[in-house]
Amino acid sequence: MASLGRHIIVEYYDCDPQLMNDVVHIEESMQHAAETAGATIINSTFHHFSPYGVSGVVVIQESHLAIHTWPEYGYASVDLFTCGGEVDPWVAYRELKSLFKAGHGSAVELSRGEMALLHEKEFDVKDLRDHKSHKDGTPVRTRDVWFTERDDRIALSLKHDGKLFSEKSDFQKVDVYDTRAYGKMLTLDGMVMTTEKDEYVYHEMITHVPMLTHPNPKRALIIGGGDGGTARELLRHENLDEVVMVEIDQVVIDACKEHLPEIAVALDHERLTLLVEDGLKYVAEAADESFDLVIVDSTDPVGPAEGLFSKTFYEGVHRILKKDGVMVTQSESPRFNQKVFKEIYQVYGEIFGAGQVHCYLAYIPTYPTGMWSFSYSSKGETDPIKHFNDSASEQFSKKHGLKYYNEAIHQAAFALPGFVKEMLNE
Ligand code: SPD
Repeated sequence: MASLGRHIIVEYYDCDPQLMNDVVHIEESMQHAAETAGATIINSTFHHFSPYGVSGVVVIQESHLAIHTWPEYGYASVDLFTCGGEVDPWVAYRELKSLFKAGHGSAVELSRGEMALLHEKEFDVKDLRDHKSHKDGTPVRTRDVWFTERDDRIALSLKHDGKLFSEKSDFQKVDVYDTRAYGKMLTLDGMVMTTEKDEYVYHEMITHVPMLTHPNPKRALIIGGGDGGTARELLRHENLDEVVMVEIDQVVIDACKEHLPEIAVALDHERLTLLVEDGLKYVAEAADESFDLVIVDSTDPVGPAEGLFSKTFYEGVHRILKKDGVMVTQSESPRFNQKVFKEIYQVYGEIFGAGQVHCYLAYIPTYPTGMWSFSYSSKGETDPIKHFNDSASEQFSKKHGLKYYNEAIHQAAFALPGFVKEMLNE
């Protein structure tokens, strides 16, 4: 060993300017580069400057990786410092070059701490070590940055203490974060799907509204819903003989069973038939008039869920519903996803008939804008207000100690603000 450490001073030019301003992408890239190079991450902290630019550092057991970006020049200045010989900083250099889509990069390597110039000193190790970290052993990986779900218009940030799970499945990036305000949180491709502290709003509203309206539901189908919250709520209804759930991604199921067990609690229930396959294909092949209720508990209309927002898919759902069957879908935020919102209600109207489709709302703080919508479409006569069983609803919500849904919310949820009505009537 000729020196203590290797320090590569890096310049990346002609990088993608958007990426150079994306603090989440930059942090994840730096962490990925560190891990790929064989380093052990201790901690990382990143800052997004106003109006633009990112600085951050990943502290690794073998030294650090640091970055400063100038998005307006598509430029990043990076330090890759490793010691110990096991970690190759050039691996990190190549990874980052590709992740930042850099046109070109240059780097110089310096040897840090030339052995020829170093002389060991006498000192008492015990006196210099912090007592607590010594006792605790391996350092815990903590992060003090924010998870941010963003598009080019708005962003929601949640502070977290690190990722408990992170895997790229065949379909999407599956992460579980330990957030400070909302407990454990599942994200798919960087979008919040569910959190321990507000999941009940979504899951109670997507299930109990149709279940306490339909006169006699026996067989229900969930498309998606891999976290298990929708299945858990449906299975509270003892009159349901069978719930079939079709989730495309086994990784989501496994991650939720391990890290979100209170949401995934019913995934092994005896009345649940859980199929890991493509919901589009399942609906296309299912028998006519075979379900009383179909719930589409999808992600947003990007990635693997895109097909679940297509007319062909909804026509299939209509076909497999019994004569008085009901379809309920999560229908995005009328405030945030206006285009998709209008389009899907247009399509539901064409398939089920305009008077058969109803929109209802719920307050979900961790989804973009907090205002979220659900659609209720009836193949037959069951109207969610006229045929809603007030006293059954009251009894049910009390018996199960529901935290959001109750008989008053059931009715109030269908009262729409003017701007939402306008969008639906356009
Ligand atoms: N933007 C978030 C939309 C998420 C809808 N699905 C959530 C799955 C919860 N079971």
